[in-house]
Amino acid sequence: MFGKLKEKLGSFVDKVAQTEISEKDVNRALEDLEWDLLEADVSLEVVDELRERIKKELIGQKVKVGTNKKELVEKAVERAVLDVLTPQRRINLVEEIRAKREKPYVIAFVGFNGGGKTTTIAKLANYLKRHGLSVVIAASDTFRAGAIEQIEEHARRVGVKVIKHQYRSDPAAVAYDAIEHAKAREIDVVLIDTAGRNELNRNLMDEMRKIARITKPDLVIFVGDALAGNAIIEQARQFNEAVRVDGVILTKLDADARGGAALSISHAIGAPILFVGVGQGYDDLKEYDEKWMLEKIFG
Ligand SMILES: Nc1nc2c(ncn2[C@@H]2O[C@H](COP(=O)(O)OP(=O)(O)O)[C@@H](O)[C@H]2O)c(=O)[nH]1
Ligand SMILES: [Mg+2]
Repeated sequence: MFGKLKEKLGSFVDKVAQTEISEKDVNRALEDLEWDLLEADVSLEVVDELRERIKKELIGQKVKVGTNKKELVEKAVERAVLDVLTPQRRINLVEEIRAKREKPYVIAFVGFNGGGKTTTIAKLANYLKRHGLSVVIAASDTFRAGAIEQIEEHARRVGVKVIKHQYRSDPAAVAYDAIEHAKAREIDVVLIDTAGRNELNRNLMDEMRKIARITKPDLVIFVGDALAGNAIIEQARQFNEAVRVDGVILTKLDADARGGAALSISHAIGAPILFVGVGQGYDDLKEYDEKWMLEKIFG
């Protein structure tokens, strides 16, 4: 008898001590966080999706009286953001290159001008060399003035050979020659630098398609400037439609960028972020880590 009463009383106390999370609670807590995310350059599209996710998860949930609801929502946002930042598929580049039977492993770099393709290629060449792999670079940006000299200078500094033709020559032909060169000398990796701007009578996406058709790259990497904010999503989508982007490298995360672009890009195209650029030196290339990125976003 007494036991039953205690049980009843216990469940009564539990009920009293509980409260439901309401839409108002969530909205109030999300207001500040949404500003934080937008300020960190997360796109509106992603913020909207995060909000819906959080609402679905939390509204109606019963919590103990006295629970800090704001904190609860913040934790949920952090979990949701980390979830989006966590790649569905991870690529261990060095392992993939080593596993390929027939050399070379071909990587094409795409992205708009100034995003950091050429610099990133030099950094990656340096990284791959440090992992015991041999590298040759194709100077397939035959378009922008000074592009060939720029990549040559970087390559000289990191100790890698460049295959080049003249300016205005066919970028796909340069890449093809670099692959032939690598085959003949058993070089492990070919890194293809490409141009990044549309001009009259010249379609950048057609050019990328041709390079992809001729070289059949093992990997297409989109290089994007984290400072470009939302614009980067549209860029990545365009290249992804033209040539199927397999991986992303985000640059300039040492600068003001707070990393929101990483969140947006992970959301916009399925491809994982492989590395991030954190400076102008050859060692300023970090393997991607979602926890590091989360820190960056929430500052
Ligand atoms: N601070 C910083 N600058 C970078 C980074 N990556 C590239 N840059 C700079 O961005 C500018 C454009 O880079 P570049 O490689 O020429 O871009 P591309 O036009 O895509 O080939 C150069 O001044 C680079 O030094 C980075 O991770 N951090
Ligand atoms: Mg370039």
